[in-house]
Amino acid sequence: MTDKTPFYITTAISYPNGKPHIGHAYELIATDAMARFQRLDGRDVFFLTGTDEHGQKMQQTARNEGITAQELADRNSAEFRAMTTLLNASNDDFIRTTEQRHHKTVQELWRRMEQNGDIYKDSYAGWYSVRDEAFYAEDETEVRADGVRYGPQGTPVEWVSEESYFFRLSAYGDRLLAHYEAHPDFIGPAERRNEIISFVKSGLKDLSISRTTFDWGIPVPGDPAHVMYVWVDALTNYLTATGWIEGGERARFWPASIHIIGKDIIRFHAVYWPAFLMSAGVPLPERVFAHGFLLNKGEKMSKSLGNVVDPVNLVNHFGLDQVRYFFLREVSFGQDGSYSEEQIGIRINADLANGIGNLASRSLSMIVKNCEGAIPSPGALTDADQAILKLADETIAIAREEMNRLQIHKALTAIIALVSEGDRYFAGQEPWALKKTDPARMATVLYVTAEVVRQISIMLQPYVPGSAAKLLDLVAVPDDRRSFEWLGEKGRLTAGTPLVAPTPVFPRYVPKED
Ligand code: ME8
Repeated sequence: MTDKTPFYITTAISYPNGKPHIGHAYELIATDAMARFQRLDGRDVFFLTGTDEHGQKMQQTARNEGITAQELADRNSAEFRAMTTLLNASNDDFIRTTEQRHHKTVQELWRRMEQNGDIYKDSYAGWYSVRDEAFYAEDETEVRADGVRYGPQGTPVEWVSEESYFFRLSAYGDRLLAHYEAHPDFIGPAERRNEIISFVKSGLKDLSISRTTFDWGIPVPGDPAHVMYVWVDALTNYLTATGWIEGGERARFWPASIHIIGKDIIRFHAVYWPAFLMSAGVPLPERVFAHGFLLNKGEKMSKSLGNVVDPVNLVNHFGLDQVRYFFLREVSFGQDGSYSEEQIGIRINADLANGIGNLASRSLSMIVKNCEGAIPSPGALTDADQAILKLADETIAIAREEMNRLQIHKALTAIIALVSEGDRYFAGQEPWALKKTDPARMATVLYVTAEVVRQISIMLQPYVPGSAAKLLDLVAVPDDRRSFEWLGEKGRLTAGTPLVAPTPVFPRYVPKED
């Protein structure tokens, strides 16, 4: 019954004008959990991430550092690539917009939009935020007490006036609105969908899509004095990586199933990108979903506040799967999330060390000691045994539904609820007391508990892949029986399978003294 159709998921591609921060890490972890979930559920998955290397911001940062934009991109793109390894991301490709394959696709997309009559030359005069790489209408900006004019994301804007190519965005308002209406899941969550609908309804202006005052970008076909606006270039990365235009081996992955991005860049993904694709005659992605922002102890991270947490430090301090788990479980996906060391410590101790870690180690070490080191044979099942097995067998359906709705935290909540029920079952059955009074019944309780641990571990793989693999090793589940099709009755533990004494998978976190 598994659905083997292609599933293509992407993160935003990050600006490598600095090193990755925890917001970048969060997006990658969440997208990875979704990619892994679909893979384990049998889908043919392609997961893409990468770096967005052109534009004025990159050129300015490089100039300030006294290096070339290419050098800056090479140095920091390597940091983003290293982060994929650090976080155990399962991306199938890592795209850089400075790659030749990308130049070809972007230029072809441009030509198609041009052939469709949607590109014309004029001159642009208006406000531009280099930090957002975005043009803003005057009424979206404000002059603050410091005398500086700021855009809607709180970044400074500057006046730009130059010859420019334009994209006829104004012609796409009705088609975009009709698309949102016909595809209610196209934009999520609901707040972002409403925000975009009212933005489009307020009337779209044509978009300036080339620049002449700097040269760090992809040249406009036939007019190399212009480089393309970095967002035309950047958004196209999603198409480039599939080779859809050339019809390569990965072409089956277009259109994308979902683009995962942060809420600050929803307009680019839900307005500009579909309009470009409509113009070029390319099918639209199925969904765009915006996660929230991570706040450090409730405050927006910024370099000036000095609270930009380096993901490397966080992982070294708490452990990788602990960090992955915390962000996926604690933050309602789609909303902003706050974090502090204290919160992380409490959450990982409650759910991981005292939760699944403890249930696995108590039950499995009893098996090793009291059942000749092998999975015992269960006897007749009581109502309590059947109830907990039924819950274990049914949890994947809840997790799947929540993951399809992008409610990652709720999928985890359902899995952790099974851990709590498993704990209650184990404590209520008191297998340690049965050891003397009824060893056969003890064997059944331990079998049932180990089976619940097996299913929990399979379901935890998308979120805490390294630790879930260790748990599955402890219950001796073979590598080829770890996908979701083995959940439930089909994959039940086999009596007589030898087990080794469990080692702790999730040690208790003890805060270091100052
Ligand atoms: O926007 N919390 O790149 P970027 C959560 N190059 N997410 C955050 C965050 C935070 N504090 N800060 C940033 C760009 N992000 C463009 C994208 S896509 C064709 C081009 C998210 O490096 C942000 O919302 O500024 C975005 O999704 C991603 O990190 C990269 O941000």
